[in-house]
Parts: sequence; structure tokens; C-alpha cells
Amino acid sequence: MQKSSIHIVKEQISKSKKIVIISHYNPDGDAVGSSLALFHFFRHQGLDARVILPNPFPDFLNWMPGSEYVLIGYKHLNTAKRMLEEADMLFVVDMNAAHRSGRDLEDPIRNSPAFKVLIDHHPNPNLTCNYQYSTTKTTSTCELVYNFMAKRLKQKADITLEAARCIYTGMITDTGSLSYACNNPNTYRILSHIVKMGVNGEEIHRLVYDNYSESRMKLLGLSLCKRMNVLSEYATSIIYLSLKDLADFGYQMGDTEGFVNYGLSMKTVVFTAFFIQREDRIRISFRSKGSFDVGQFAAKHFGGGGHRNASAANYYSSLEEAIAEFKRILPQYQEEIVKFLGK
Ligand SMILES: [Mn+2]
Repeated sequence: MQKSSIHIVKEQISKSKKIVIISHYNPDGDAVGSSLALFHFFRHQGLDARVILPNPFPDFLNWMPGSEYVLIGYKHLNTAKRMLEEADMLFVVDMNAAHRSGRDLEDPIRNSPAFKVLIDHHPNPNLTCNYQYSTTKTTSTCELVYNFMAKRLKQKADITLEAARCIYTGMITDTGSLSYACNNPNTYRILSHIVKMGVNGEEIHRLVYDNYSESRMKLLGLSLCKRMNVLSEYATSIIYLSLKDLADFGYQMGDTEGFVNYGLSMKTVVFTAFFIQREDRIRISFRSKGSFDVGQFAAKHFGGGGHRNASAANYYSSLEEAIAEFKRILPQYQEEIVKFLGK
């Protein structure tokens, strides 16, 4: 499909009657942030905009302005499908393909007759759309949403404080509070602008990070004490949690968000994998330091994908088998991983 110019997008927005914004399954700070930032931006202009997220977002994002208006797609599937059918504009954010919203929303997204805009920072965008704004060279989709509004549409003045707070949230949650994917001066220009607008970074940090459940803290303790192995000769660590572990500690959705980063925070570790057992599969998250590309690793060996330093995959077998498979593959990368040690 021939991609439209930004002028056509602008014209589409101005005459749009029903704008729908959708993001990925298991929405994180960036998915919720980028969706709600657009929501506030359009509402501010008097446009009818609505957000669909496939399933509930974690509790620590409940405070986000506008979150009470989000439609949870899998709870209200027929409504979600009807909204996608009736939308005249559809914004797909923080995901590179329709199936990221889950099986039941994949076709409704693809078949929606709406004018489609994709805004995303994952590699290999794969959605037929009218306008695509996709690059991996950014902190987050929230940063791209800011650029889209301020630079492409040239409507900086329509970014409200609520939208700015949402943008800030995605920028910090997708970068481990600006500890990776954050070496671009533009990132700080945006932060400077939105802090000037009145965004309180300290408050958002407190709302997001000092907002954990008791079950999360106990699961974290278990993970680090009893479920972490460091494979020193490979500068690699693994953490795993079984269904029983989750049940024993009263797991709630979102509790293990970010656990994978603990595996990487050791001086002697360059590569880490976090295995979590779900009802029907093992979800594996990978993280790395430096040039070791875990996006490619996940794609090649586990049918997953993601970014150079952060990726994920599903493995349809037992937890033990997933870990064994990982350990079988690891030796071929030993040299590549270890060479980053101490850098
Ligand atoms: Mn993101």
C-alpha cells in the first residue's frame, strides 16, 4: 500500500468521527502511556477517541490519567470488535503486528476499514497501514508519539499535561528509568519540555515504582534467593518461576514485571533469561548488555523477537525442558557473550 503523507494524516484526523487506539497484550507502561497520550491529545481537540487494551494492565499503572476509560478488549470482545469495525481512524501503538493484540483481536485489527496509523519502536513492522512511523532508535513508543504530535503534526500546543504525564511514564518504564536505550539527546529535549509543562518526574517515579504489592516483593525474594542460577563461564544468569511458585506467593498480574532486569544487574553477567511458567506455555524474557543481540537470539532459537538488548519468546513445553534447551544452545554463544565482560 502506498503510504500517505503527514498532510493526509492530519486531514484524516480533523474529519475523523471515531478514532480508536489499540496496543499489545499484557500492556506495559509504554503501551498504556502511548495509547493514553494519544487519547488525551485527540480529546483535547474535541475528537472522539477511545482506547482498547486487550487485557488489564498492571496495578501500578492504575493511576494513569484516562486509564478509567480504557476498554479491556478480552472482557468486552464484541464491543471491541464493533469499535474496530466502526472506527474511521485506527492508531496501532507499541506493537509491530496485529497478532500482538492476541488471537481474538488480530483479524478485527487487520480487517478494520479505518485509516490505519502505526507508531512503534519494535523491529520489522508488519501491518498493512496508511501511515507508518516506526524506528527502533528511540527510548519508547511514547517518545515517538510525542514526536508525532509535536514534530510531524506540528501540534505541540495540543499536548496536554495529562498526555505529557503518560509520555513520561512510557519513556521511563521502557528504559529502566533511563538506564538503557537512552543515549539520544532528543530524549532529553522531550523530557525537558514536558517537565517544563509541569510533569512531576519524582511523583511518577513514586507512583510507578513505590507501588508494589506484597506478593511481588515476596516473589522477588524467592526469585533471587532460590530461583536464580549464575552460569559464570557464560557470563549468563537465569531466573525461573513455576506455576506453583506463583500460586504459593499469591501472584497477581504484573507482579513479575521487570524481574528479568535483576538477572542482568550483576557485574559478572552479560546475558540473562527469565523463565515464567504459564498455564499453556513458558514465557521467556531475555536481556543483554552491549552488542549481544537477544532479539536475534530469541527469534532464531525460540521463535520470539524483540530488540537488541530486550526480547521475549514462548516455549511450549515444560519449564525444565525450556531451561535445558536454553543451556544446550548457550555454549555456541560463549565467546560472543563473554567478550563484553568488563566493558
Ligand atoms: Mn515499548
